[in-house]
Amino acid sequence: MCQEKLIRPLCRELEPKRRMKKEITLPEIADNVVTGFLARVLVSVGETIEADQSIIEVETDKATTDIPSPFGGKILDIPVNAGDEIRVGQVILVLETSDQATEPPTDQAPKPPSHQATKPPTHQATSPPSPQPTKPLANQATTPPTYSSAAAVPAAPSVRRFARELGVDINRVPGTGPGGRISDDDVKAHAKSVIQAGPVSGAGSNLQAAYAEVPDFSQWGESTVNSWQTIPQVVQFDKADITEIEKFRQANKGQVERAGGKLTMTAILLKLSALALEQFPKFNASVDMKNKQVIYKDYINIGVAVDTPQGLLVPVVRDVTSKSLTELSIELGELAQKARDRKLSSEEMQGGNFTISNLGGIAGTGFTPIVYPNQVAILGVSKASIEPVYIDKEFVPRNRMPLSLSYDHRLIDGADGARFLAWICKVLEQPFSLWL
Ligand code: CAO
Repeated sequence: MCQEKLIRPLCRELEPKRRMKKEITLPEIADNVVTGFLARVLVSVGETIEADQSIIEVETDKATTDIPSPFGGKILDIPVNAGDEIRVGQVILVLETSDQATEPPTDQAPKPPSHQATKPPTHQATSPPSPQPTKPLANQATTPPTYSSAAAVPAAPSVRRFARELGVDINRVPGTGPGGRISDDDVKAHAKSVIQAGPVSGAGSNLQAAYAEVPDFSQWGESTVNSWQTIPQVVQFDKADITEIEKFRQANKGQVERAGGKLTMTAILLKLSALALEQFPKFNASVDMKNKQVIYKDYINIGVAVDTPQGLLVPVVRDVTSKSLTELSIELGELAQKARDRKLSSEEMQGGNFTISNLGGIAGTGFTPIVYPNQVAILGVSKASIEPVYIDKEFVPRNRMPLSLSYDHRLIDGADGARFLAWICKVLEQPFSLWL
C-alpha cells in the first residue's frame, strides 16, 4: 500500500485504475426535438475513444448533427443501429471508462454536439424541415432530458412539425397507430379536444399553456425577469410609405454590393426592428409559463424567415443594434445562402428574440405570421406596390408596404402592438425622426 506522501503520486499511477461502466444517452438536439434518425454510427464495439469524439450522426428534420461522447473509454456496446429512430435519453453507447475519465477533461461538462460538423443528410428525410429554434446540449449525457415526457414519442418528423404548427405538445397526444404511433389525425383529434375543453383561465388556452419550458437565455446575453400571468395571439396591420427609403436603397445598393452584400428591404427592416425593440422592450421578451414570469432580454437577436427548397428556416442575426446596415446586409445574405444550402448550424437558428418574415419578394397583400415559441412578436412583410395616396388635396403615387405584426396578447396589449408597428412605419417613412 502506498502511504508515503512523496511517492503517493507515483503509487497512484501504479494502482490499477478503477473501471466503470457508463451508459451514454442521446442528449437533447434541439428545442422540442425529441427523436431523430440515426444516420451513421461512427465508432465500433471494442474501439477506444476519446472524450468529445463524435460517435453517431443524428438526422432530424433540420440537419444532421454529430453527437460526441462526453467521456473517453472502451466501447462495450452500441445498442442502436443506423436507420433507427432514436429518442433523447435513449442509451446509444456503453463505455468502459477509468475513474479519471468520469469527468470531461477540460470544462467539467460534456460538450454540445459539434454543429460545425453539421452536414447535408446522408439519406432522404421523411419530411421537409421546419423552423426549429435549438439549444446546445450542456450536460445532456448525464442529466435527464428536459422535455415533458421522458418516454419515447413515436411520431414522424412531419407529424411533429404539424403538431408544432398547431401549438400542440406532441408529448400529450395519444397515438392510435401500432405501438402508439402518432398520426396527423391523432394530433388533430387532440387539438380539437383541447380546444373543446375551453380556455385555462382568462384569455389563455390549453394549447398555449403547453409551452411550458423556456431555454436558458443566459447563453445569449443578460436578461431581466419580471412576474407574469396569462396568454393569446393578435395581429396588427399597417402600411408603411417606403417611397423615400426605397430611393435610399436604390441609391446605396451599389456601395453595399461592393462590400459584398445586397441592400434589401429585409436588411433595412432588421436594423429598424432592432431599434424598435430597444424602444419597446416588451417586444424583446419571453413568457415563461412554467415559472409565471416574463423575461426581458438586454440583447437583440432577430430571426429572419428564409424560404428554402427544404421549407422554411429561421437563422438568427445576433446583436443587431451593434451592426451597420452594410454588415447586416452581408450577414443576412450569407445566412440565407447557408439556409438554402442546408448548412446552418443549430446555433445559427437559436437565440432569437423577435422574427421578421418578408414575403414581399414573392407575392401577397398581407398575411398573419405565427409568433415563434419563446418570442412574443413577429413582423410580417408583404409586397410593396405603388398606390394613390391622398395628400394635400390630391392623389399622389406612393410606394406602400403592408406590414403585419403578430404578438402574444398575454404580454402585449393592442395599444402596444399598434404603437410598435406605427413606430416602424414612421421610421421607414421618416428615418430622420429617429434623431428628433
Ligand atoms: N415588397 C416589394 N418588393 C420586395 C419586398 C417587399 N416587401 N421585399 C423584397 N422585395 C424585392 C426586393 O426589392 C428584391 O428586388 P430587387 O432585386 O429588384 O432589389 C426582390 O424582391 C428579391 O428580394 P431578395 O430575396 O433578394 O431579398 P429580401 O431581403 O427581400 O429577402 C429573404 C431575403 C431571405 C427574406 C427571402 O429570400 C425569403 O426567403 N423570403 C421568404 C420568407 C418566408 O418564407 N416567410 C414566410 C414565413 S411564415 O411566417
